[in-house]
Amino acid sequence: MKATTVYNCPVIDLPKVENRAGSITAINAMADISFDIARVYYLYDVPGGATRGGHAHYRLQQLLVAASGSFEVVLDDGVNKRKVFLNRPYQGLLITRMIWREIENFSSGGICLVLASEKYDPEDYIRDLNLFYTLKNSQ
Ligand code: T46
Repeated sequence: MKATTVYNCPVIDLPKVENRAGSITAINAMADISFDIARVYYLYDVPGGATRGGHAHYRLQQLLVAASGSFEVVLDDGVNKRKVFLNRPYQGLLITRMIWREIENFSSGGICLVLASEKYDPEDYIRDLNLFYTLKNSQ
């Protein structure tokens, strides 16, 4: 399989429908994003200074959206690192397979909404950074 890089992780503009009563964004699988959605979860009540993530996935693809507030995502492909700031509910960061991610600097009340391509599978996680670098070097 082709090696992935942090540059395969675009920030996608999502459709926004706005009127006097507010805004709505709908995300359609295989249309607004390139995968079928198997799972939705969200990170919230994150204490100031806490970092989430700290792992990569063998197969999982995900779209991260700042549904409320803001946070930063640090991406690492073993060669390049990239930091992405998310603060708009109508934008999503697509994280492809085999990318190390850390999510940090949550604003007060920040919510990270995640659309995932697979059901939860602990076996899909790489939680050892050195193993991740070894696997990336062998791709
Ligand atoms: C990722 C970032 C953005 C479940 O039971 N089901 C789930 O679907 C998930 C995601 C987690 N859990 C349990 C497993 C752990 O006992 O929730 C606990 C915390 O999970 P984790 O330490 O993996 O949480 P984060 O915020 O570090 O990472 C999560 C996702 O796991 C990960 O794929 O990219 O959010």
